[in-house]
Formats: sequence, C-alpha cells, structure tokens
Amino acid sequence: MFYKTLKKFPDDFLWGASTSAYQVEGAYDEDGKGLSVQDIYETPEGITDFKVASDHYHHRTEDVKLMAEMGLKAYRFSIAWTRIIPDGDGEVNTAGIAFYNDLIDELISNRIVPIVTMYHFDLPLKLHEKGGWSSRNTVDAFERYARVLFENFGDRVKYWLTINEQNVMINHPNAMNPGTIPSKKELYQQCHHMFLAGAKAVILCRQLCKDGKIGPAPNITAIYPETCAPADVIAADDWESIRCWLYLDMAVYGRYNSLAWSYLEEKGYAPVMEPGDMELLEKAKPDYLGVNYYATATVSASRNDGTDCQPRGGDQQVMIGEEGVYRAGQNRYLEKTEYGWIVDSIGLRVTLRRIYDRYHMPLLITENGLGARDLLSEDGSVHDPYRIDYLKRHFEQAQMAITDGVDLIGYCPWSFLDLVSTHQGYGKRYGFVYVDRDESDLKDMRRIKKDSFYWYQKVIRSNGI
Ligand code: BGP
Repeated sequence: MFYKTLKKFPDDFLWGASTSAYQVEGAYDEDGKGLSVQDIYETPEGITDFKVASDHYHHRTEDVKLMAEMGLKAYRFSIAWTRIIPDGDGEVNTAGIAFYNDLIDELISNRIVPIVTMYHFDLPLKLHEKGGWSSRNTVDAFERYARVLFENFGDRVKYWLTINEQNVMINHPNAMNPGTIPSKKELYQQCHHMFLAGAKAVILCRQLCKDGKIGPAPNITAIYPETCAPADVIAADDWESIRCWLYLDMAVYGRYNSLAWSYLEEKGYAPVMEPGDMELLEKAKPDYLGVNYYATATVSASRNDGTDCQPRGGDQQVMIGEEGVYRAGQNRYLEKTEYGWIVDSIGLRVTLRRIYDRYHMPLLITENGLGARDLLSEDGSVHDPYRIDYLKRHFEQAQMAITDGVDLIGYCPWSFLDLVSTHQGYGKRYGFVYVDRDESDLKDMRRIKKDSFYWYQKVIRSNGI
C-alpha cells in the first residue's frame, strides 16, 4: 500500500550496531578465558588465525570512542560464556567479569545503551565435550551462567537477548559443531534443550533484573513461494513454520507450532520431554523480539524424489531444501551480493509485518547488513557506496513497516566494525569501521572510518530523516 505520509522513527529509536564476541574480541585464551567450540576450528594453511579476530579485547576503549563519535544509541554485543565461566559450569573468572564491566560502563558513560546477547554460537568446549546441548546438564549450566550475568551486569543492562539464531544452529549446524555434525533427530533434541535454557533465563531475568527486558534473537525471514501454484504456497508455508515460527511460537506462546510439530513427528525428530517442560516454557514470556534479517528465501514444492536438498550456490557447507518438504526456488526479481546472498529490502518489511501480526510485541532488528570485499584505497579511506545503498533501502523499508503499524524499537546493523565472518573468513567485511588486517597478515589492526560510518552518523543525528 502507498502512504501519503510516512510515520517518523520514534524519538527514542535505538539506532545501533552489532557484533559478537568470538567474531571481534580475539584474546581467545587470555586472562583466564576458556576455549569455546569456535576456538578449535582448524585454520587453513597460509591464513592468519581467525581467533585474533579484530582484537577488540585490546582495543575496547578506542572502539567505544568510535561508537560514540558515530552517535550510536545502542551497541549490541555478545558476552563470551567462556570468559565468564571458562569451562561452562565451574568457577567464575573475575577477569572476564571485569572486562565486560568496563565495556558496559564505558558504553553507558557515552550514553550508548548496551544490548547483550548471552550466547552467540560459542558454546564452551568443555560443555561440548560433555554432550553439549544434547545433555540437559547444559540447560542447568546456562541457567547458572545467566544468573552470574544478571547478578553482575543486571543493574546496568536493560536489554538482554538469550540465544542468537537458535534456528540457524539447528538448520545449519556446521559452523557450531567442530567434528561430527549431529543427526537431525539429535539437533531437535538440542533445540528443545535450548528452548528450556532460554525460558529459564527469561524467568531468572524477571527475578534478578529490576527493569530488565529480555527476548530471543532468531534469524527470521519471510519465505516466498516460487509461483502461485498452490503446492508451492504450501511448501513456503511449511518451511516458514519449520524455519521461523517454530522458534517464535515457542518463545512467545510457550508451545510447539502445530505445523512444525507435525513435521517433527512425521520425520521421527520429535524431542524427548520431561514432565514440567511445557509448563516451564509456557511461563517464560519475552518482552520484545530480536530479529536478525538478511534475505528472504524462495521455495517451490518438494518433488520427493531424492533431489530436494542441494548445496547453496555450490557451497557444500550450506545445504538448502529438504527431502519431502521443500526445494530451493529462484526469484528473478532479486539481486545477489558478490557472496551470493539475496538482497531484498522489501522483504524486510514483509518479514517485520508478518512477525508483528503474529505476536504484537516490540521488535528490534538485531542484525542486517552487507558483506563485501571492501578495499582500503590509496588515499587512506574506504569507499563503500554499496553498503550505504543497501542500508538506505532497508532503513526505508523499516520506516514503511513502522508506518504499517509495526512497533519497531531499534535497528542494529551487522556490524559495527569489520569482523570474522561465520562462514567466509575475514575478507568478507560488514563494518562501518574498517580493520586493517586481512586473511594472511594481521598488520596493525588500525581502525579506519568507512564512508558508511559518516553516512550512518548523519542518519542517526537526523533520526532517520
Ligand atoms: C548471522 C550471525 C552472525 C554473522 C552474520 C553474517 O547468521 O548471527 O554472527 O556471522 O550472520 O554471516 P556471515 O558471517 O556468514 O557472512
């Protein structure tokens, strides 16, 4: 629908930016930090160690100054579980508490609202070795970790996010499981345990954080049918339920989405539950929903002939489609990035409207951005007009969604500064701030403001006008 006048971004809109611990911090074994599953991936020959990341651990103060200069209203970062409790369920590491205390204090003194993700893909290795999310002990360990976080930081952190992209960890488990990839049956058991862990954290947050707000941060995207053939529409509905609503229905209503549950039963993936699980899940209502959005997906009806599941864009690491459920479709209306990711700014509006319509809860965009091979030019600057164009188009659609009636409280593009990509090394950059290192040379890690930094600064100053 067209509007004569667009609604403004709210005055207290949280213009932010995101990162996650293992992707920016570095210092993976310093000051008592334990190893996480991310710290044991083998680095290919000739590639510098990704665990140094952007060395934010040692550049913290400088990085916060840059955030303040850009005018950020909020900074979404994750806490490394292994910096707080090195083995996941044992002693608390006071140096880890001190690091995040300092970060939070520096943010607040610069009037930047901290938005804290409790767990972003970096399960403590010791817990992983003891069965990881397949074991219910990890649920207890997460609850204890949550208590440590709330007791130490809950006086200053108002916005909490429980688990980053639980749905991606279930659907694309390769990036979080060094070694053997669990079977689907096991993954959905892990998923159930993560639901319990998230619910326990929500309940604890209510008890321990006076003004705390807490919610999940799944990766949500509208799924389009490739054609208007009813069988394609069914496939799109099915995949949207299995990929998205399964996770948000559980977070908001504390119940399994019925369509997704039928799928779990049909495939033999339904998790084993214990008495009291569903009661617990029902009690844990979030205050808001984080949404990571990159791109929509287009699907067509399954053929169920053994060819539904295929590697994404030739990448054997990421399979899309599922036998008997859906197959990847083509969308000739959408462009792709140089990394083959679909770009669909209107899809952001579609996605936000669908989520809001289902749940009527405040929404916070916790990730969205463009990965590109940015270059440091000879004049010492980084020109990234493509990123400005990408974000501009997405911000416009966010404003359209607000005009549609969506209660959108903030927007945290991925990422504040360049960092290690989950799937594609360091050459794929997302930041407003360039970090002078590459995949084969750590160089001096100098921070350089990209053109998009100055552009976003203006966007924030004018509150999106
Ligand atoms: C999301 C993750 C982020 C980040 C982003 C970009 O799924 O939450 O951690 O990595 O995707 O993905 P990539 O780094 O693979 O380009």
